[in-house]
Amino acid sequence: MKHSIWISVLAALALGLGGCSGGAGGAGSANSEVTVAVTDAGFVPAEVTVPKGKPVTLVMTRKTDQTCATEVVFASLNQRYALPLNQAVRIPLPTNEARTLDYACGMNMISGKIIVQ
Ligand SMILES: [Cu+2]
Repeated sequence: MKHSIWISVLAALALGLGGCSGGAGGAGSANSEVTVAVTDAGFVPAEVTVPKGKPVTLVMTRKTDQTCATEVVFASLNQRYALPLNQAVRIPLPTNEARTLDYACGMNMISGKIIVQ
C-alpha cells in the first residue's frame, strides 16, 4: 500500500517535471520568442529585430478591447491570426532570409514590423 502511494507521487512528479522541461526547452537555445502586446497604443513594441537564421516565435497578446486590432495580418506571408483578448497567440516567423515582415490589423490601420537581419 505504502509502496503504491510512492509510485503515484513519483509519477506525478515526473509529469510535473516533464511539463516544466517542455516549457523551458521552448525558451532555450533552439527557439527564441519575441513578445508583442496589443494595447490602446497599438502594437508594443511596434518594431522588433530578430537574428536571421534562428527560429523565432512571435508571441502576441491583445491586452485591450479598445482597439480594432482583434486580428493580425502578415500580408507578405499571406497569414492572418485572430487575437483573442488576453490570450497569447504564437506565430512562427520565417527567418531564413533578411527581410522586413510588416504586419497590421485587419483594416491595415495599426501596424508593426519584424526586421530579420
Ligand atoms: Cu484596424
